Amino acid sequence: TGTAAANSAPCVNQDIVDKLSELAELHRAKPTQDDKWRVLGYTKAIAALRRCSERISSVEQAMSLNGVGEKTALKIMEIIETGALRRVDAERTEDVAAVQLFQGIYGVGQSTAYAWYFAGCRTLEDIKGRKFGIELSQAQVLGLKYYDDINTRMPREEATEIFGEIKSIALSLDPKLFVDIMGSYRRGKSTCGDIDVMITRPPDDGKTHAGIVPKLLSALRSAGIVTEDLSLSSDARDDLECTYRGLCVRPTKAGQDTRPRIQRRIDILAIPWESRGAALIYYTGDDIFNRSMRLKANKMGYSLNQRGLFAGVVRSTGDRSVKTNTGHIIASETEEDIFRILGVPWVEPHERAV
Ligand code: DCP
Ligand code: MG
Ligand code: MN
Repeated sequence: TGTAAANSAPCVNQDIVDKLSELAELHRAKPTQDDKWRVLGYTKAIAALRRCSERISSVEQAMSLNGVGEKTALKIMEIIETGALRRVDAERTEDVAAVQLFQGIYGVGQSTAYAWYFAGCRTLEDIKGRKFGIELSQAQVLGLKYYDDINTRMPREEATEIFGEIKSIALSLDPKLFVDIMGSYRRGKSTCGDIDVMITRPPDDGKTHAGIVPKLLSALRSAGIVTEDLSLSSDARDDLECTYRGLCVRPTKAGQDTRPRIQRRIDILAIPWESRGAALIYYTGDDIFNRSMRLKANKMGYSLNQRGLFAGVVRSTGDRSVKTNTGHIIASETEEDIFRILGVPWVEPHERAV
């Protein structure tokens, strides 16, 4: 979802915001915990600079901002006085470009990207040629094949068109399905990195949507919309909950449609009916908004995920991701319930981005 600075209006300290964002991006590409802390620190400073309506002109003034310590304040002064930041050049080490390039391959995270870099790879040709003994998963092979397509955002209109087709095919399989488009689209963005589809169904007639995703996928392949599969959770055939990732294209229209057909990423999430509120929040995002909601929940002794808001969750003191007690559910059916319990005033989807 990019940097804090990526898509808002310019401010009086825009030059500072831009340089610090550049530095944050370089640290983001690097592997150490130290780099991660720096990203967090600069992100905080950038947010404060954006909120600040006065032009910064002194170290003291800079340090009065939330998240700006002396070191960052000195960097801010350097930007003001010289228009540049030496630290940016110092951090632009050889690994960064290669690792960022490799992470553009679907299915490649930071650790794989670094492993390939340390093995000796520098270019996509190295990866394609399986140089230095590296191996690729099936998903990574597709990520490489459609590298440019996958890394191009689609106009909102294209997402509307593809989703419209998916929704009508889904409803033709079961008219009682709830099918909606989430992610950046629901937040009203003018471009989308992928199409995020959420599926559920009220079980009030004794039937459920279990197994619908594999059926929907066959129908979408037949319609020429879904083109490649990246992953499908293994329990998709009988579970109410499942996750699919793949590629799709705009349906071909009869007559002349000469627009290029770019392969687009598609994610499908099926969830039980009673989780829909929590899933709507999770899947609408953005990820930073979600993090702040989870933090809020944790401060109140709760735990929030895409299934619901839980109380009494006990985590292992060793590995915090391991739950020794899954707790009991407090709310999950509507977004409003969860906002209310967390004491967060209602935020419209298009405002859910920092
Ligand atoms: N999400 C999250 N944490 C993640 C990944 C996703 O909270 N690590 C949630 C928030 C996202 C939503 O899922 O908004 C959809 O994920 P996407 O990666 O599709 O992101 P967006 O749709 O927000 O942006 P894009 O337009 O780049 O797809
Ligand atoms: Mg998305
Ligand atoms: Mn997605």
